[in-house]
Amino acid sequence: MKTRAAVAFEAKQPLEIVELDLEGPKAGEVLIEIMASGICHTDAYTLDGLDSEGLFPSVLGHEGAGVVRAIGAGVFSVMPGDHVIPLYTPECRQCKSCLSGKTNLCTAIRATQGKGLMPDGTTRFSYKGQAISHYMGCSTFSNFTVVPEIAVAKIREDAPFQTSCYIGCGVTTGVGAVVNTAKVQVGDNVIVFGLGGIGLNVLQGAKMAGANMVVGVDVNPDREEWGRRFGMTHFVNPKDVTDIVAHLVALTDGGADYTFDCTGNTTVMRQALEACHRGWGTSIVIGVAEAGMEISTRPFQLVTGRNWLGTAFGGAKGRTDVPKIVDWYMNGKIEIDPMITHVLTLDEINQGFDLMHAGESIRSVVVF
Ligand code: NAD
Ligand code: AHE
Ligand code: ZN
Repeated sequence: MKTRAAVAFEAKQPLEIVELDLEGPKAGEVLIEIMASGICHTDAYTLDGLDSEGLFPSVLGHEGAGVVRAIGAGVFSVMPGDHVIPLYTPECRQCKSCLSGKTNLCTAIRATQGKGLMPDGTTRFSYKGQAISHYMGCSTFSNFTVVPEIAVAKIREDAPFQTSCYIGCGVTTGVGAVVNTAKVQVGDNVIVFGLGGIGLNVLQGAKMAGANMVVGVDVNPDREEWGRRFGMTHFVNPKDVTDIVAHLVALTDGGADYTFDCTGNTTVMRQALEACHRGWGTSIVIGVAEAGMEISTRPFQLVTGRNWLGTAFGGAKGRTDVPKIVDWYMNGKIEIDPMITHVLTLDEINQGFDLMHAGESIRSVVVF
């Protein structure tokens, strides 16, 4: 079949809207009609050539929602007509990682996924006879995409696509980092660095968990109003203070119980670790740093009891947890609608990247 898609032909170049050839689902695979897809900073990082696994040409996008249109042989967990969210962190429920009960990082298809391939080592997308790589196992910047069954979460049919697509990455990552990874408790003090599409969801997760102080840190002053809307109690612009770590440690009476990096900046990751309370504070790296960057701190920071953790997809097990997060949204436990600041057509997708880089959007969503 044919599908309209936004293709990343080259790094640092705008996406091009073209008609691709798409092969139908093979055994264990699902064809999804994508109805809406958010644009996450990770898409921009890959398009900018900063991802060590980045491939071109490829169909980016990993924050989608849509409807199953066809299934391959042996697919039993979804059927045509089901509303679904594709998962860049699949859940096979059989691999060592899934069975460990200790992680959401299913390893069943990670090797081929990182090479832009389906599990059988081939692609379903092609253009003028040339293979086009998949991205994060999702490729949601296409009207139709094919994904493995283990990378599909079935969701309720009354959830709007335009907002629930955000649960495919940003919402689950931010809220999940608080409830699954940090396990923030009532009365904890929390600091969130970077109040964009992920950081605002960390804020609302911290509020939901009953945190005491919820401090937001961002270099963009417009983010203060956004943060307050989602539970932030204090705002600090690093440009307004001489020593951001000393300022935050004083503000939180010795440091935070939990800090979260939602910037991808390795200098900020160090600040987040060092703004943790001596003896027990834990810092969680969410941001994705560009290829080649490394984090550092004085080992003394760890010797004196600070903990450095990271999280992917908020520690969520996609097929199990995503439908529950959709319920949280539909029942009003978490908010999504105000964070969708821009709704674009596929032809307008490059504007979404421009808005993100200009700090003018929280989430842009492409509707098909
Ligand atoms: P975004 O562009 O919407 O938000 C980033 C925010 O960080 C902006 O508000 C920006 O002003 C702020 N910022 C930038 N530099 C800063 C600094 N030095 N100090 C303080 N604030 C600063 O991006 P997003 O979509 O929220 O993504 C955030 C990061 O999380 C990216 O690195 C993205 O790749 C990563 N991410 C990781 C996961 C995961 O599973 N670990 C999932 C989604 C996104
Ligand atoms: N490919 C990069 C790393 C990118 C990365 O860390 N991705 C996150 C999700 S970001 C979503 O917006 C992730 O899930 N990581 C775990 C994994 O298995 O990819 C690199 O550095 O090579
Ligand atoms: Zn993302």
